[in-house]
Amino acid sequence: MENLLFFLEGNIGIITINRPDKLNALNNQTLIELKELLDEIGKNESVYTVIITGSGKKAFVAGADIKELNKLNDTSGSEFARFGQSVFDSIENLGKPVIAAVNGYALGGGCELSLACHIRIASENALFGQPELKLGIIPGYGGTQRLTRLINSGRALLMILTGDMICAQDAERIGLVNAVCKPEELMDEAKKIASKICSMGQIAVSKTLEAVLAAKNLSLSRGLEKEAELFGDCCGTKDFMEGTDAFLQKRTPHFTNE
Ligand code: CO8
Repeated sequence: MENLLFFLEGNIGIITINRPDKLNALNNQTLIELKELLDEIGKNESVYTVIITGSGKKAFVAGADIKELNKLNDTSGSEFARFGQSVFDSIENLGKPVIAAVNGYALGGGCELSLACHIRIASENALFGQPELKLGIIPGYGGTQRLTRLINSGRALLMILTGDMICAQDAERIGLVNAVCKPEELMDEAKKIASKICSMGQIAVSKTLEAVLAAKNLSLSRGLEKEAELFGDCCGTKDFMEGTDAFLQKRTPHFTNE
């Protein structure tokens, strides 16, 4: 891969967007590579949880590549937006938790990349923003939809309509990120969360993601129906027997993901 790094640490897959001289801006090549890598990760049974971060100390991702955006017209603009959205959808629908470790600028498509992840941890120097209007466009990689659902429409509109950046602490205050830590502790913090998730039965982990995703797309009654169905699926697993037996026998469970 030209613009991505991938390492497997135990069961944690670590993806690094690697264009530091361009503040990790997402050009088309990077999105194509990300799509292919996610497809592989989805099929790889040894990857339980994924962390996405940016190369260098300055940026997570400073947005879509403006040099490429500059060449778009109304038709190709929609096509580009749809392709980027499909890549980000495959993060949200990976079936494995994805944690964004945001280590600097998360602007435009970079903020949207973090929004497609299930959990966001930010370093103290992270800055979030949707500056697209300053370029005469609107967010096109899911920002108008995911940001609105995450932090409410008033807050999302304030960010999008002013293009102002917000610091990590403010992002945490409004629920845009889950936690803030020192830059040098960011990856350890993300790995700590990933390790805890890896210690669970992975069937229950993926059923949790499915149930919580349903909350975004279904009415409450249909969502509850979905939850009951997925709960039942878990009760048919060996992990369920192991988890409940281990509790009753006062020992640590050893899940086999069956
Ligand atoms: N695209 C391309 N190159 C970039 C980008 C970017 N988004 N951001 C930074 N770079 C490049 C710079 O051009 C520069 O390259 P070079 O050294 O060759 O001139 C290098 O990275 C370093 O950047 P700066 O010198 O500008 O660094 P500063 O520390 O001075 O500034 C900033 C850092 C404030 C982050 C500044 O770089 C900046 O404002 N970047 C652009 C941020 C932005 O507007 N992002 C949103 C882009 S639009 C978007 O994401 C839309 C997504 C949806 C698209 C859907 C349809 C395709």
